[in-house]
Amino acid sequence: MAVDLLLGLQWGDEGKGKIVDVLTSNYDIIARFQGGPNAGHTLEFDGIKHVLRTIPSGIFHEKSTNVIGNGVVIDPVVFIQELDGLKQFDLDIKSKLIISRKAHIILPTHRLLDAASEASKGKAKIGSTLKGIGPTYMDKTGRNGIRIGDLELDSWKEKYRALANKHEELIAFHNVDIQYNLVEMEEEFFKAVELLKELTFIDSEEYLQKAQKNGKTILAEGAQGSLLDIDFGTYPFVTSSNTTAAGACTGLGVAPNQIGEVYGIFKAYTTRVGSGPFPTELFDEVGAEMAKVGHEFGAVTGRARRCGWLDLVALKYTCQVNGVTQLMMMKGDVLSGFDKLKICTAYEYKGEVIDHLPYNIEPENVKPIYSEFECWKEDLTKMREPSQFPKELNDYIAFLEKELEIPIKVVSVGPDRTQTIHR
Ligand code: 2SA
Ligand code: MG
Repeated sequence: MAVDLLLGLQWGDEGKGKIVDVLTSNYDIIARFQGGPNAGHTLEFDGIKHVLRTIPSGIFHEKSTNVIGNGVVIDPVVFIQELDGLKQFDLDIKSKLIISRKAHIILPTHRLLDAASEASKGKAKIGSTLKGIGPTYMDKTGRNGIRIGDLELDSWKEKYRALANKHEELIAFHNVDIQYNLVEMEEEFFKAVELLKELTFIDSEEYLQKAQKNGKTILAEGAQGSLLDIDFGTYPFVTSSNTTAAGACTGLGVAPNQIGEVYGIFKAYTTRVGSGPFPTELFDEVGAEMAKVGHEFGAVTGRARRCGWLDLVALKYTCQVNGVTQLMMMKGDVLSGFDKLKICTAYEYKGEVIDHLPYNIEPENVKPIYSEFECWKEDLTKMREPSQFPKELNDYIAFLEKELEIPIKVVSVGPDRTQTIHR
């Protein structure tokens, strides 16, 4: 059986948590392949709203096994808090959740380093979630990291001490005012590690290969968005992992020819949290309306998200990089009743009109060129069938399908599982 992928095509917060939750009933295994607690996947069902951070969104489905792959970075402290939050649901976590021995661990000093690095950048800061993601991946590629499998060895604490000492020197080197009590942080960390060790650690690549051979269906769940990819995103304002399709291969040990469907999720408009260029950003009351109606605040940090029109140039790019086979459009309901809608179909770049994403999309280089559309007036949130869609929504969808040459198979009209319309 092939491994299907579910990826965000913009700057994150496209609604992956919701869709993966809708799709999970079709899959035996849900696997996370990159990122860490910088993700916040919001699920809503039966009047309950729950945010997941590192744990895959299949955790609420009865039959699915949830895998945290080697490409993920895990903060034991956040992870245990996340498990505590799940206690109310009475899930059999031990049998439903398994963790790759090759996944790297976020140390307390990684979090501190993240803060020190951001503080030292001043205005040029990335707008990191400060969860220690960047420094942990730096230690991974620098070949200094501590992995989940190391926790099974007695010697890991020595390795920990050496690395934490080095981090403290680096924090001092940044020469910024960061207050911390490492003794307290470590106490919390070591306690969390002991609890984490009660869970099941495996060689997840082998597990997934066997599962595939045995006909199990697997869905790989991406976090963040393609425009935050370390290679293909708006560098340096990106996260530190490959959020695109290739990241699922390296983050799970799945071969490229084993990838099946690639589900690409996008919002009917665009949002971004943190710093970095955003060509279609709106600074007027239209943008403010999107933020208000769409409740555009980060699930992890609570930060207000920047809002703007749909950027088709960027969306085409991420569809190509990911090899998207099916699209899912989220939050069309938010736009109901807007005066007019706009889609950016090209950029004016150095005096020329271009329809691809250039190396540099800083506002001084790129001016969006828009096509205008009539907006639907109806409340979409009560709709359950495509036959109920207003003409203007159908026109918007048809335009995107024609431009992207990929079918939009799902239209979401609200946060609940039931507000998911298949076309
Ligand atoms: P980091 O924390 O060092 O990886 O941050 C680097 C940049 O990446 C942005 N970033 C995100 N932007 C949107 N959503 C993110 N995560 C959640 C998701 C969303 C949430 O998966 O949907 O919880 O609201 C996410 N994670 C990182 C960040 O803003 C920096 O610009
Ligand atoms: Mg989110």
